[in-house]
Amino acid sequence: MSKKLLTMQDLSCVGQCSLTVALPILSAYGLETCVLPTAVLSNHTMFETWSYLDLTNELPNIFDKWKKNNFKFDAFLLGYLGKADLMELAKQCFAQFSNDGAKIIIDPVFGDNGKLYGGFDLNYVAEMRKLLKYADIILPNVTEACFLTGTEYVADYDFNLIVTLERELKKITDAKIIITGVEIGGNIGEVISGNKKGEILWHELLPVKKHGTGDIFASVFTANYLRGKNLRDCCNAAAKFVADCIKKTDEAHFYGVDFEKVLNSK
Ligand code: PXL
Repeated sequence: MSKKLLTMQDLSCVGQCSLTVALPILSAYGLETCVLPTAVLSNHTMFETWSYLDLTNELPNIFDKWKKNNFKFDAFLLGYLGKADLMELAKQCFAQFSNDGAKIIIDPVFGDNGKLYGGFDLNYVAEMRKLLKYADIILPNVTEACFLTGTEYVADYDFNLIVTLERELKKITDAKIIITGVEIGGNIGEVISGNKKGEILWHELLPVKKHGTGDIFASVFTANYLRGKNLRDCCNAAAKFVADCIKKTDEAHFYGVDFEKVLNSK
């Protein structure tokens, strides 16, 4: 029987990110992918305007029926949740619906380039910090790691910042820590906690930045992890998938990447 995974994140109707990338990618990897949408947005928040239907109040109703139907999951992947109150519900979800040995992977998703995404505040960061204690693996980018640890973000950071972030994140959680999107000296890569000090898993840095690639990274990473791959192989597979998506994306496509082309070539 295939593994049953629950992914908890928003549903942005237009804009390839969060559930609209996680669901097809995780399913293509053979996982039974169940979804817990935390909000429905007309489109993601990198467009000029968007609508936002918060589903926080619906989650207890969903949980009630899941309990009655005796649903359990082998893994959880969390991404953009949207509201701080959802963190408590996520904890309830883990407590009620985990199979033995269920894995919890959390991509904290609340900022990039030194800034919080629109609609997030420091209270959200503080609640996320508490939620990370429940994780087996966390996937913050450099900005999120800075906010989570109260470390100042500087655009031209060097490896000393990454060492500090790793040390401070270890105080927050016992999870395996993977800092993503580390850009130093014209290269991009990830830092995996526990690896040799100073080691970065470098990948090709492409000249374009595209939206939603962090969510794609987290999905491919998770699918590989649940197949029993080691963290290094999971990062390499995820980074390659993202790079392939960017390369196959038309320059004029501004709001996401054509990940479908990469999935279809599998
Ligand atoms: O890709 C992260 C993400 C997910 N969901 C929504 C977003 C963003 C980033 O801006 O706006 C709604």
